Amino acid sequence: MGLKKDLVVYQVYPRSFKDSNDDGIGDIKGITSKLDYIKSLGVDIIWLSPVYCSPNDDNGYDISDYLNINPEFGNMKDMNKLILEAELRGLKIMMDLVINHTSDEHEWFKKSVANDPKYKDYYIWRDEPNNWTSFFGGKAWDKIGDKYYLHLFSKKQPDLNWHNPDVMEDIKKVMSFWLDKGIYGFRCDVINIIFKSSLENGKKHLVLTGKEHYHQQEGMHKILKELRRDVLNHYDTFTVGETVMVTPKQANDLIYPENEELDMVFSFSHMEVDQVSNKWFKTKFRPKKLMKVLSMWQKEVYWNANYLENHDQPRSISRFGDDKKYHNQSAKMLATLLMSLKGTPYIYQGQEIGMTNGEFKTMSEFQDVETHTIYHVAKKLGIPKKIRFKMMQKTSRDNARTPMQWNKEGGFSKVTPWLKQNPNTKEINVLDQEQDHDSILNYYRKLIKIRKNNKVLRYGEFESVLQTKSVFIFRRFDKKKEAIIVLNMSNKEQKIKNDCEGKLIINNIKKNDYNCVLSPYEARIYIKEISND
Ligand code: TEU
Ligand code: CA
Repeated sequence: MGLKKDLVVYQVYPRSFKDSNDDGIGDIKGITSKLDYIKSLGVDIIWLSPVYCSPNDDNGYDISDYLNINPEFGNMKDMNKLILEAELRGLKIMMDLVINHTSDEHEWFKKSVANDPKYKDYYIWRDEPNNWTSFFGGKAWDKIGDKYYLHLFSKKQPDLNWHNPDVMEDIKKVMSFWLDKGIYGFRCDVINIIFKSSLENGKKHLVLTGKEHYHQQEGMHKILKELRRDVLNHYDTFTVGETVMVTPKQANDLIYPENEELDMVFSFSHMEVDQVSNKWFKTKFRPKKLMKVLSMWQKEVYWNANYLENHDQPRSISRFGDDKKYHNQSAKMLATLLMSLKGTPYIYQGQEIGMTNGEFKTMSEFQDVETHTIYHVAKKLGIPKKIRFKMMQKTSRDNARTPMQWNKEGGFSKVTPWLKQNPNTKEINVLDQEQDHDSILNYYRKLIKIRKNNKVLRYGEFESVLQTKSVFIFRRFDKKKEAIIVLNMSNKEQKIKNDCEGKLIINNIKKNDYNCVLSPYEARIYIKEISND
């Protein structure tokens, strides 16, 4: 991967980033207008969540035309301009590649429904459904006419049939189309479930009955190798797979360079540390669990794609930090963690200013299809209304999708946005943080710079030094240097043995004496030369 290991990625969720024409929906011109801001963070790549044509059942993850831009977001001219303007600033654009399913409004699906000879097998049709259940809850099959089609997500997201070589050829064309335009790689949506080995009934699970028939199948490896060989290898590009339920071993199978499949993958183990059985049942967050899981992935996986947030997850500060009393400190502590792990860091829009979970007071304020579907399933299970609503407040994906907080008034749009703005934009916003030396925003900038200037933080080996209930110390090292990262992940003062010599290069709390007492959510990075005698 060479230089690609040096990259820092910034994820933009176009619908919520910046609205340029005041219709309440973020758009491509809005993103272009903020390129200087993105550049100022020090990042290298922008990962754009889908901007393709879509009826927006799942906000663009239901694509109705891969080769055109959603009119709500602009047009192809706007997109070309974005790619060019980014290029001029030394930024690259990476796109979301959603190829497990399309929208039911895609031409391919319409023709498939009409039994068109070329398209009838583009999707997965059966006379009788099996017992599989969908990621969004409920049955994974719906009926059109007298036939059922498979959809592992919403019923408006029919799964493509990857046994059909024509599907493969069409997707290759889509990929080349965008790579020819100069985009730099893809984030491959739920890539490790695209190949269905059989359509037998699955073992019964609370969620995802049927998964053993499509999760991480041999056929998926074959597809990835072919896409790499026939398309990706002909460009300067890179890929990150979104791989659900993946183990370290399975991750390595996908990313070892000699396998020629993907460059890195997003895993989910660390997103599961505050849940029981599935993401809708949250339990108290215990930092030690997070330390343990992260250390394991650091040790076992060849190269990680590190993230604490994205458009599917509640805000990290509301989960793993303290979004009220220690807002500033805990946001910076989490930033220190993310930026000093071994792997490629991904920052999600708003994370750099410590945006928190949204403030949703009724079900109608939620827009996300998953949130509403699951709420409905929970009702059927007999979970009382109050509890169901609380579950959604904590876990809804809309927590991450509230409009970007540019200034005290919001600054996202002049009209009411498509999803409720968090009222705490009065206190948490880009403009205020630009003007404050000690802001979370400026801390991110500093951290990114430090990472760029210290090879050991990019390439050094990882070793866990200490994991207590609240304190995480780890080191990164190469032959010449050693970085020691000290994190207090709790809201209480913690004592440590004073074994962190070296030069203190960044810390999130100003004090006179950096001794062995850590303030709540304190974070420090020390660097020292390793003597060779
Ligand atoms: O997400 C896949 C996924 O498994 C989850 O993160 C999902 O969002 C859900 O929370 C599972 O409970 C990807 C996209 O990131 C997501 O936005 C899409 O909705 C989904 O695929 C379908 O394309
Ligand atoms: Ca708009």
